[in-house]
Amino acid sequence: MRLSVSGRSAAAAVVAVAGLLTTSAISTASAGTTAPTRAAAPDIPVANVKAHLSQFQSIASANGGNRAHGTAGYRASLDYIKGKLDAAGFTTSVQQFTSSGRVGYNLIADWPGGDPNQVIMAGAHLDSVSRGAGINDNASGSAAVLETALTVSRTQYKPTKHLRFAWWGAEELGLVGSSYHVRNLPAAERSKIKGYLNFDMIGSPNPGYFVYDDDPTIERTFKSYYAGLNISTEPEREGDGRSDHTPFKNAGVPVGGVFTGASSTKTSAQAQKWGGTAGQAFDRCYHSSCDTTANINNTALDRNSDAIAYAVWGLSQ
Ligand code: DTR
Ligand code: CA
Ligand code: ZN
Ligand code: ZN
Repeated sequence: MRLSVSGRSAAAAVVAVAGLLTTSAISTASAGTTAPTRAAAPDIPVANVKAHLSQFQSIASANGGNRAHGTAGYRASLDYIKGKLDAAGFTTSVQQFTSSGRVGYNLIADWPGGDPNQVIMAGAHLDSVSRGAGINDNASGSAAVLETALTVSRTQYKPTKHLRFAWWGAEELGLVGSSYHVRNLPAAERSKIKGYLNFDMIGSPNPGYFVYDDDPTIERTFKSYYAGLNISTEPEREGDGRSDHTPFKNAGVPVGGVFTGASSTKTSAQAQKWGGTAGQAFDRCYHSSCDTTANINNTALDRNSDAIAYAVWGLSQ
């Protein structure tokens, strides 16, 4: 869903005020100072995100039906993203690691410019389970992060902070790629990361709207975005320790993100406020072969793609 112009600028104003009032490591404006006018986040075209999902579906179909760690489908997924980002002016690097006897890869993409001592990262795991294409889990997060990065390039966004985007390998084997990345970051580099935003399952077919409750400033940013849409959210707790924000959090990096639900069942109270079907899983194709492009709620994907842009713009100025 697009924010109406007034909704989006009102939401941007909320972020500006939040930026003034918060005193966390992320915010540079101190109370009482006049923060410069912040650029409002652009709308992320959900049609573009869906086009990336179709590509990932085609890749899985052409490679044995999945995009799992160590397979041609995974490497083709990474090459697809890397090609788009190289063409868009990002500085990309492929980080190789081995897990369960197979070679895995992380893709890191830096947007040139910004303060190198203040890095805002957004990431998603790119691998699927071997049982299926992994479109909601987690081509949804991968595609939305990709389209946000491409929008940074398309708009030639020049943030104060440095932007870095990441797609992780072997998350399904136990957060292997993201853990390898954090473990191999020198402490000085790790301390430059002022926020890591994680997006893992953001288009569930029977969606809920959950916000990670780890770092208060990042949590407040996502909640103000949803407040602008008049959508109430719930804290995301079920995923604690279960996705790629965990190695960053354990290393002391402020983390956050949004999530639309996995195999848990939507309650009637949740269906009342969010719509959808009570008594049914948020994603009944979780880790199943039916996790295809048909397993996506477009409204949730659109809202959360725009939430990513809202947070990236809001936290990087
Ligand atoms: N997407 C899941 C990991 C995950 C993230 N949040 C939750 C909440 C409940 C269950 C699982 C998860 C995966 O990659 O398997
Ligand atoms: Ca949108
Ligand atoms: Zn999974
Ligand atoms: Zn996942």
